Amino acid sequence: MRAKGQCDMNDRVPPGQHLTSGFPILHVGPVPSFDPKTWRFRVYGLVREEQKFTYADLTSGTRFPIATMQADFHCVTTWSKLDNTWEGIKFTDLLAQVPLLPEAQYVMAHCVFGYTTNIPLVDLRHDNVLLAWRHNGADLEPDHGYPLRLVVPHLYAWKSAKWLRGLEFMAEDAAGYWEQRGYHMYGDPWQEQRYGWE
Ligand SMILES: Nc1nc2c(c(=O)[nH]1)N[C@H]1C(S)=C(S)[C@@H](COP(=O)(O)O)O[C@H]1N2
Ligand SMILES: [Mo]
Repeated sequence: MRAKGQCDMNDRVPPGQHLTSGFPILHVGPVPSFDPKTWRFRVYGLVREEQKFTYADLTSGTRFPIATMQADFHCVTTWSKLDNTWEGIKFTDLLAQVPLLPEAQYVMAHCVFGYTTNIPLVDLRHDNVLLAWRHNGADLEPDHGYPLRLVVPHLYAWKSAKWLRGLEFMAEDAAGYWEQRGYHMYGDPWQEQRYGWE
C-alpha cells in the first residue's frame, strides 16, 4: 500500500509500456509541407452544413479560445512520454460552432496523404482533446504534425492524427488506416487494446 497522495508511476504508465524521455517520431509516408494560403480544414459528413476553416480561423484565438493541457502520450509500440504540454483549440470549442446531425456518433480524422483514424464522438468530447499546433512551449516540429494534429491522450497515440486536415462525422464506426491493418478499433492503453484480434 502506498500513502495517499504519493505518486506511483504505475498510475501513469499503462501495462506493457516503458518511459521514454525523447520524443520518438512515428508515421507512415512523407512529412507534408504547409502553405497557410491554401490550407483548409474541412468538417463534413453528418453535420448540418459542411464547413471549411482557414488556418487563421482555427489558430488566431479570435474565433476559438486557445487552450493548454498537460497529458501523457502512449504509443502502441510500447513507449510512453509523460507530461506533454499541448496548446491548440479544444475539440469541444470547435464542435460548438459545428452543429451535428443527431445520427453522428463516430468521427474519422483525415490527414494529408490519406492517413485516417476513427474515434467515437464521445471520446473526442473529453475536455483534454485538442487540435494542437504547439508542444512543450514551441511550435510542433513538422515531424510531429505541424501545422495541426489531433491529441487524444486517453487512447493510443495512433489516434492522435498528425497533419490533420478534416473531421468526418459518421453514424457507424469505420476502420481507419491502422485499424484496417489490424489495430484495435478503440485503442485504450489501460486495457492494452493494441490489436483487434487480441
Ligand atoms: N498523419 C499521420 N498521423 C499519425 C501517424 C501517421 O502515420 N500519419 N502515426 C500515428 C502513430 S502510430 C503515432 S505513435 C503517433 C506518433 O506521434 P509522434 O511522431 O509525434 O511521436 O502519431 C500518429 N499520427
Ligand atoms: Mo504508434
